[in-house]
Amino acid sequence: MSEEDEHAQSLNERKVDPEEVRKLFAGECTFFWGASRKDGLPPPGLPETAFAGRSNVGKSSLINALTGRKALARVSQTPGRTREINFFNLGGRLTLVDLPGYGYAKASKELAAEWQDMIFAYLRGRPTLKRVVLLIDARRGVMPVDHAVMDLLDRAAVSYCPVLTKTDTLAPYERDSARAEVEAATRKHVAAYPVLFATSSLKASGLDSLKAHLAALAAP
Ligand SMILES: Nc1nc2c(ncn2[C@@H]2O[C@H](COP(=O)(O)OP(=O)(O)OP(=O)(O)O)[C@@H](O)[C@H]2O)c(=O)[nH]1
Ligand SMILES: [Mg+2]
Repeated sequence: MSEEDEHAQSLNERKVDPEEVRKLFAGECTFFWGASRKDGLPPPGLPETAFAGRSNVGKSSLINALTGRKALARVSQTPGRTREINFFNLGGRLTLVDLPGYGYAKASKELAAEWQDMIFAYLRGRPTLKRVVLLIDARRGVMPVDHAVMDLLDRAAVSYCPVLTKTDTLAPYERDSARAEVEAATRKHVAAYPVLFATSSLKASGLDSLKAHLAALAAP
């Protein structure tokens, strides 16, 4: 295990045996609910982790990569594709929530406002929401709209962990500066988890430590 993975592990609430982590993510994962309105959410049940981030950042791809599926969550050819909040049951122990992207400039202003409203209502008022996985595109870094979402999560006291996506698109030296930038940006936020996960869904890299982090939140 790398030093970084060890650091991530040491911060977990509960140490999960690597074999249990592997089994959880290799097992059943099924779509069970899609909500397109804020009053259309499923009743709170299992612990939840929600994947949030700008349009096209790679939320659906990361859910597919973590669960080893090709098309569990629909991946967009055009940004702004995921319009519903989609709920997936992972092995009867954890709910994975695929959120619509925010900050997509070409969506009409009104539609964007409606999405934000729905996502914010979900993030603020969900008792079973244990952690938000906040995705940041390694090529773009933290954008103003990401700071706005982090501010909201801070205020709502919803803890979140930053995750860099698409690290395969950067050269190794660029990855280091992308990391440093995101670490500096999230350090100012009180609800941010002090570990940054760097991932590529395309190359399936950086997934194991994120899986271990999420498995620690699952119901026994
Ligand atoms: N190079 C590379 N491309 C990726 C990676 N992950 C996702 N993509 C691409 O990025 C685009 C958007 O991916 P999605 O997973 O649909 O992103 P999303 O955040 O769910 O998008 P919305 O639902 O529209 O908000 C697709 O063309 C993916 O193939 C990655 O790790 N590396
Ligand atoms: Mg999506």
